Amino acid sequence: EFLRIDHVGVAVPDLDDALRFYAEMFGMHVVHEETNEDQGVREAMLAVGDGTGPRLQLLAPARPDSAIAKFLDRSGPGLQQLAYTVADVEATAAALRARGLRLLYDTPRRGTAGSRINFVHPKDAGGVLVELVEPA
Ligand code: CMX
Repeated sequence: EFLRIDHVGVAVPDLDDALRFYAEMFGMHVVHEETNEDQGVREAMLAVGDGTGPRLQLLAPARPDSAIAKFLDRSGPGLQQLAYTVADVEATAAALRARGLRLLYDTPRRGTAGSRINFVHPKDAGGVLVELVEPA
């Protein structure tokens, strides 16, 4: 059901500082930027190399009560999530629930660029917050 790695998400305290760092140090550039009010994040997708592979997602808090703000408070900046592209987020979530994993949402929510998303709780996935992404 997992088609490919969609992106790897890194929590950062300040999006503009992080974008400057990734451009100057790694030559990586933004292909998409938005504020997702539902998730309380300011986020950017960066292409790697020729841009055909998985992306790097930078996630900064847009609100102090957001998941990213809480993550930064507890763990500091760093890897926050691993996201897989799926064809059907509801079907994949149902299959994973049937295997005993906890999904964070009963129904998919809005992710980057109008995608539909859900997450496997990190405690049920070996300490990794796994995101399921059905692209728009
Ligand atoms: N990766 C790995 N472990 C994590 C984690 C993460 N990102 N976030 C929390 N944890 C761990 C904590 O360290 C803690 O472990 P201990 O109990 O051993 O200390 C445990 O999970 C806490 O679990 P919890 O109390 O159930 O949950 P939290 O309040 O810490 O929230 C989570 C964690 C995953 C439920 C919350 O971050 C969430 O809802 N995430 C989904 C939404 C999200 O991440 N949005 C931002 C990205 C938006 C996007 O991708 O578009």
